[in-house]
Amino acid sequence: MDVNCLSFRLFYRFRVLLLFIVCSLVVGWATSYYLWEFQKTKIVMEHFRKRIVAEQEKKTSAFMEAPAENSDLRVCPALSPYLKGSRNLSFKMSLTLEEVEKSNPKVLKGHYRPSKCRPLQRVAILIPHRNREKHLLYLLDHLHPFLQRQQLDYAIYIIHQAGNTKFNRAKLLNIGYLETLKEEKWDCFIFHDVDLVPENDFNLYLCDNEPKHLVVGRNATGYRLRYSGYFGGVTAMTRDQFAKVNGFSNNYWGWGGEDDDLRERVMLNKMKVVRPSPEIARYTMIFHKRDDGNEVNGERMRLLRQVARVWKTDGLNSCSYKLLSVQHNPLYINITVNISVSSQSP
Ligand code: UDH
Ligand code: MN
Repeated sequence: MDVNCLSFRLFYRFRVLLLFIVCSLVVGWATSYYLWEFQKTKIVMEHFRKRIVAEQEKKTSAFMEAPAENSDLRVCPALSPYLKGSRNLSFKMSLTLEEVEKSNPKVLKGHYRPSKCRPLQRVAILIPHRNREKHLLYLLDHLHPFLQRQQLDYAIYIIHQAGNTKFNRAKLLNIGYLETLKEEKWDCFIFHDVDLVPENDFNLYLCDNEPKHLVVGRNATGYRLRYSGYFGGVTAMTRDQFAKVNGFSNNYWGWGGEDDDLRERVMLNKMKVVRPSPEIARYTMIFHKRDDGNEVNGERMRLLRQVARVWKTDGLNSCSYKLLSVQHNPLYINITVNISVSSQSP
């Protein structure tokens, strides 16, 4: 073997060794990076969980005297162990009500209550509705398992506006509050649009010490708050908070303004709006066009200017309507009302 050949082989071995070292370094670096990221996510999640638990424990203390029955059961933990976090939602075209009923066997006549622990709040979900059956089906499909994972004592109520006169979301929600309290002494009310589906079950459907707005972001608006002060879509208020502001105004016919009016009432009563963090208060809005009978309300700016003057006399204490029926379906309670101007008080 000549010297050239020997030095070539040594050089070749050196190159292989170098390649091996470089590869090991890359693999080592990638593995440690992955492990570090994984660890970081775990730490963030744990931090997040602890923060929510601490906040929740503080808030629920306000409801310590809630449900006396089932008192042999232990109070449910501040954060349910069944939560799964953020999820990508899908909506199956062929979904039927029977399928949704089958996958929620523990929901009876729209109600659910955990069997292993005692929640501190009773929550009524109120959904204003007309002519949105498919959206309702999708919402029920997602909301029932979502609320059960949160270990809530809850019921879903649909407040259905009969006839084709202008839609009045706010008045339907006032009626929902008044009618559902005849059934049970709910502690907390969630006013919920039919087309907004929550993506993250850390977004707790419970009331706080202040009125709570749950929709920080929607897919349709790049998951940003629609505008500063936005208080629509999904909101949570205790029985007392809602009574204190005399509920919604009954005078917003058609689209817009009623949610801003409610925020004004909250402010006038020295309360403030709170929101969960933007990472969790995320919703998918099922796409839709503007409905017939819910055209933009041209009166809304004028009405908004008079809130301070009229809130005490326009609201829960002046809400007149005709109750047409109350049906207890397996997955929801349907309250149908006539709210046309000529309708009578209950
Ligand atoms: N609602 C009904 N039926 C109606 C009108 C409204 O059930 O005919 C209820 C329903 O719960 C709905 C809520 O009232 O989620 C609010 O009404 P909306 O969904 O029409 O309001 P949003 O602000 O849309 O989402 C406004 C019109 C969107 C036009 C989009 C064009 N790109
Ligand atoms: Mn909508």
